[in-house]
Amino acid sequence: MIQNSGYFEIQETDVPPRNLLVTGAVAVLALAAIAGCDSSSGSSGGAPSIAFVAGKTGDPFYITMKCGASAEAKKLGYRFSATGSADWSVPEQVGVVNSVTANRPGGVLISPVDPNSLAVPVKTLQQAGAKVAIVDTSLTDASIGVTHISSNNLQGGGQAADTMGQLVGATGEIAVLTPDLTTTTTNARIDGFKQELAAKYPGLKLDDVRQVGDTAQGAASAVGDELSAHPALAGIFTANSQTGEGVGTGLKNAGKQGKVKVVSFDAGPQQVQALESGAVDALISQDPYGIGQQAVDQLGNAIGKKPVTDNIRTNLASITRDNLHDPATARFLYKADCNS
Ligand code: T6T
Repeated sequence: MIQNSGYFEIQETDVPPRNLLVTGAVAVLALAAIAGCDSSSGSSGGAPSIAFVAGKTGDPFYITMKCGASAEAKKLGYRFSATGSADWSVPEQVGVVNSVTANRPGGVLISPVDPNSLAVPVKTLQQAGAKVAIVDTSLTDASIGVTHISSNNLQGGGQAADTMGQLVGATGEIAVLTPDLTTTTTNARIDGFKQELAAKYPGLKLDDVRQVGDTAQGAASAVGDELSAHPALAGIFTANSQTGEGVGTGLKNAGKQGKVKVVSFDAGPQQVQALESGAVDALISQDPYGIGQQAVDQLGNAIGKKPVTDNIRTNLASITRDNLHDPATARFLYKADCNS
């Protein structure tokens, strides 16, 4: 089922929302019907349209990316719509992509939730005439998409390991919590984390990489399991927002808050609160607003037949309680909505 959280979906566009709810089968029929049409202007003519397909609608990372994309689309004169599924789910995202395809947008920025299963729907979207920006996560087939924009997640994982080294010291047991082992971004962070530990911190021993699901609850209970298996645990690296939101609760329940050091990827509002309260010690944050802006810029170039940059890596920031309130940090704190 396609779920568009009202919280997330924005209708700055004049594309009727019911068009977003057509089934995959209807999408295929619609594709056949539009063969030969100029899709750069979107189904209802007028200003070209750009659509955003998030990995997960309620996630502050994607909300912030939507805000950047929306602001840039407005600046450049594109109609804009944002959609996605409430869960990180292949079948739900495939349905969403098929629906977007039926709307014939001029450009689409999408974070594929799986590197392989989304290849066919996204190719179909391209064949329907849309220019596609692959943002954040990636597809195995890098020929799909006119531009690919993300953080350098491998490097970010290395930054997390360096921060962990500073917090824990030369020796100690470490665990990683990750939503799954199929998401390209979190996998790259874990690879970067492991590589940096191996290269620079021989005394930090990685006990486990636990798949905990993309929820705070999953992360909180995994912390308990990890501490039962490894009572001497000194540090935890959480690979994304949701895992970072749950880790503090898990440590509190085990009476270990403040004793086990925590480095979390991302900087959603709840993670920032956790940093402020001491439940988490450092955040490695991305620039989702900038990813959204740059993706719309590149899509605009592609639609306007101007040169497009194939690969763009956006900045990361290491945030601690010391620099949390620095003006330079503000750009790296994620939003709960576009007005905050
Ligand atoms: O870390 C981000 C994103 O980069 C990743 O691909 C999935 O999780 C987040 O959305 C945060 O929850």
